[in-house]
Amino acid sequence: MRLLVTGGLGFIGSNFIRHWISQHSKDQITNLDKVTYAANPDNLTDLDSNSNYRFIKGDICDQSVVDQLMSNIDLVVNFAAETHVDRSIDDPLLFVKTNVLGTYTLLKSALKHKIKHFHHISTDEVYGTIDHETKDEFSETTPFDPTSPYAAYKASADHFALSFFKTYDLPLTITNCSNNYGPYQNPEKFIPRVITNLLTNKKIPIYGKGENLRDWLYVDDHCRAIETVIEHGKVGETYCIGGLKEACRNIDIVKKILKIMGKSENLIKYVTDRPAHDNYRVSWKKIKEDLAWEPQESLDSGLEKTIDWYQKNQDWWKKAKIEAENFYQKLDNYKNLK
Ligand code: NAD
Ligand code: TDX
Repeated sequence: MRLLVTGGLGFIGSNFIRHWISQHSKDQITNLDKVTYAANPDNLTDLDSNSNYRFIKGDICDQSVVDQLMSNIDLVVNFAAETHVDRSIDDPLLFVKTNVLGTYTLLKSALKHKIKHFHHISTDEVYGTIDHETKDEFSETTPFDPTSPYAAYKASADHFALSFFKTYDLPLTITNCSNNYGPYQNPEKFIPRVITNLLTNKKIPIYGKGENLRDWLYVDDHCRAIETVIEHGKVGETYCIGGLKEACRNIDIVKKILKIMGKSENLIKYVTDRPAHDNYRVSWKKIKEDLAWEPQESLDSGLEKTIDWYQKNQDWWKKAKIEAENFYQKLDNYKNLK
């Protein structure tokens, strides 16, 4: 099989490509990535000598590049996106282009080239926020009610994708996953930010009271879930993916990390909350019951592996860490002006 994977130099995309090649060594993968600040070209250097893997630097919004690569492809897996909620609050327009127009460009080209399967990667954030006090969960039937600009553009892309199935019969599946963590995640995101702050003797900024809920999934489990949906999912269907039986408060994640790293809770610093800060809890009953997928990694073991990886791979994150903290500094200055 010949795959076009977009955004494969980012966090989940690079883990997915490595996973897919390990399970389907004869398949050919083309990785189309624009190499934004979020990408790290070192993520897949271990595949440099693999003749079944090739990297193309390019933009999913560029119709001619996309059309050129789409010929002779069987399966498209679309990871490419602007992914950071705080950046979407700072600069929403950037997100419209990649997350909406880029997805549309891929869908249009996939249709033109009669692609056998298009798998679109999305997020549980499209569903908005659950009530903190109740036991409500997002599921495939929850109406979209996005809160941040990031989530709004992901929701828009999901609608476009489904419309291409409904209107033009493009064979398509979608997965809406909860928060991922694990190796190769940009240190702008919460868990790697906490770990790398502790490794560089900085305090841990917690938004608001640290009570917001997230459902965390180890990235390898997400990659297996995507593979399962691609291989056994029903065309036209959406599958929610999550990792925990009980959603977890941010403060509880921080305390777990502090404990594993042997650091003091005095390092916690409560900072101004994110606007429209939401809560997620996702049901992964459908993918479990219909496709027999469930997470293999526990939160404790996944966090231990992740901390170990960031401890051992400081050269990988040092540059991205400076970039991320510069962004947060700019965001703080902006907040102080308001
Ligand atoms: P990431 O930010 O680590 O990587 C995104 C990648 O996309 C980067 O390599 C970047 O260079 C590339 N990219 C951005 N714009 C592009 C463009 N116009 N053309 C080509 N490439 C472009 O993201 P991630 O965390 O790996 O997320 C991947 C996908 O999974 C996204 O669609 C995201 O919405 C979704 N998702 C992420 C999570 C999570 O917790 N990280 C959870 C659920 C869903
Ligand atoms: O410094 C921080 N302090 C803090 O308290 C940061 C960076 C985050 N937080 C909080 C905000 C969230 O409640 O931690 C939680 C997780 O934050 P992020 O890592 O920014 O992730 P989130 O906003 O939940 O979005 C993520 O999950 C869904 C990904 O970035 C999205 O791409 C994905 O779709």
